[in-house]
Amino acid sequence: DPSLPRFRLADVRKHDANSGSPWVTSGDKVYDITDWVAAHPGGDVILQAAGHSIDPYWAIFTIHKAPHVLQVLESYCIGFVDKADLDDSGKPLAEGGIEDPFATDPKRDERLTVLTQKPCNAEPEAAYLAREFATPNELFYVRNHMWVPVVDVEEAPKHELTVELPDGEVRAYTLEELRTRFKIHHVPAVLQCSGNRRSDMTKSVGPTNGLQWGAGAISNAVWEGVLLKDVLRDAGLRTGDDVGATEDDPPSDSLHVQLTGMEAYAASIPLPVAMDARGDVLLAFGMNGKPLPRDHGYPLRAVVPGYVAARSVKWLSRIVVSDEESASQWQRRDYKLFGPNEGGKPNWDRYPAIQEMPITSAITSVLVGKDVKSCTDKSARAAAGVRDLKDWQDKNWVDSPKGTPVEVAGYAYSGGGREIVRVDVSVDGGRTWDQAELLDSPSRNYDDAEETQKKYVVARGRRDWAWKRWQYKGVLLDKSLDQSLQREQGHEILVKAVDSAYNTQPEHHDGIYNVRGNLATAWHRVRVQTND
Ligand code: MTE
Ligand code: MO
Repeated sequence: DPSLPRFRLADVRKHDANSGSPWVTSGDKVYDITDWVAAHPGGDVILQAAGHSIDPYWAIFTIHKAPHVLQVLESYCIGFVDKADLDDSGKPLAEGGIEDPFATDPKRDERLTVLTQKPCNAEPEAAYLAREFATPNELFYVRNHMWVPVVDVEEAPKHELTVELPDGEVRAYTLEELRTRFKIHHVPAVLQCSGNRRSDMTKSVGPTNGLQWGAGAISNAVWEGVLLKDVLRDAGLRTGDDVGATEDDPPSDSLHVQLTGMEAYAASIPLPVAMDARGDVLLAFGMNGKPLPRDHGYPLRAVVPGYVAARSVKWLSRIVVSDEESASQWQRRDYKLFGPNEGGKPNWDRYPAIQEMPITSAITSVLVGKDVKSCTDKSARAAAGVRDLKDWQDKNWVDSPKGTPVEVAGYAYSGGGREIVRVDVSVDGGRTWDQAELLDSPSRNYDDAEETQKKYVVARGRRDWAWKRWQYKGVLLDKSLDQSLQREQGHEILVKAVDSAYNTQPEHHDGIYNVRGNLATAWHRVRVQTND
């Protein structure tokens, strides 16, 4: 509507985040977003742009480049930028850019392979991945959609978590209150991105959209925090899994717990998951005996064991119990799985969000006797943590009478609390199989734990949320088999795992190929070649 008023940029500036009536510009239009802030799915993050052009932010929040978002914004249009403040091409005069929101991101460990810097997405090199039951904090994979929010150490105890119940009742807790008023639990649990091993799927089948993770978008830690269920109860939640909830109460299955982070990332889990007495869903402030590192959600994050890590919202600031899933892009438009044929424009509403994780396993290191020539596939070599071939060969391998010794190691994990019960390894491309030794078991982790770890026994539910590392010692160029055939075909090392529900992994990625490359869980394969 060209009859709308024109505003000088100096006046727009006055409507900043503190003004109580924030405005933004986009192109040459001026918008009064006061009413939008309350309704904005990303909360007050939008206020960062108040008084200025929103366009540079949208370059970061690419989710906004959707017609329905533009339509919403259009409804708040109040006028245009005054012609005196437009350049020859009709754009508002340059503002000198916005501050780089990533400038305050923390430094990362050099042993992380960085996929993208801004936002930071990084995985530990495979060789470091599963050396310990609990991944050291500085090696834990990082998956950020935006920048890392800044919370000062002095401010952290005052960090506020608001909890909104279905009846609209709101209760706020400071971090200090959570720590002191609720029972503290320690839960060992894996976090795994739905995109873990996506690059395997891409290499074996075809292009997939998304970060091309190796086998390192997974890590395991002992999380310290309070149970989400205890906090929801304290806030006054009386429906959900309560036996005897009145008929007017919605069935618990229809409620969701929406979790929102300070930088606007959001996701949700079904209420029954949050309330499950053995679900161990945590509001965590500690990781492996230390405060959460900034990259992993300082000062507070959700940890939803057994579920896709996308639900373990970091920098947690707001919880809403609602009859709707989170409206976020990450709940409704991203972490889903389509059929191998459903490319192009998939129908997002057709399938549920990924929640409980399926079973997977991976090889993280291969050591072979001195006769090894090379791993034929460079990326497989990287995936196997084999970086310095010379280093391998220099090791004093003793050829066993049976053939060339090989040592393989890795991890196996299943979602939903299903324990890994078996890991099968083949060092001859799947012709013969043998069982790997499982290095972690819940009883061993807890009974033989050091004094500081003993408390995990108390806290842990009856489900196994952690991974199991495994190890296998076998022979390549087995003298009891046809050696020329073995040499000709090289040696493909394979791993697959089995969980307590006897779920196992698909042999190939072809049948589970999906355009987003999610849940790439096929047998993991690494190829090595011998000299003689
Ligand atoms: N929470 C917030 N606030 N912002 C994010 O970008 N990424 C999610 C989840 N929680 C994310 C988040 C995704 S997709 C994953 S895989 C995990 O955090 C990664 O957790 P990590 O970086 O601690 O490994
Ligand atoms: Mo993720």
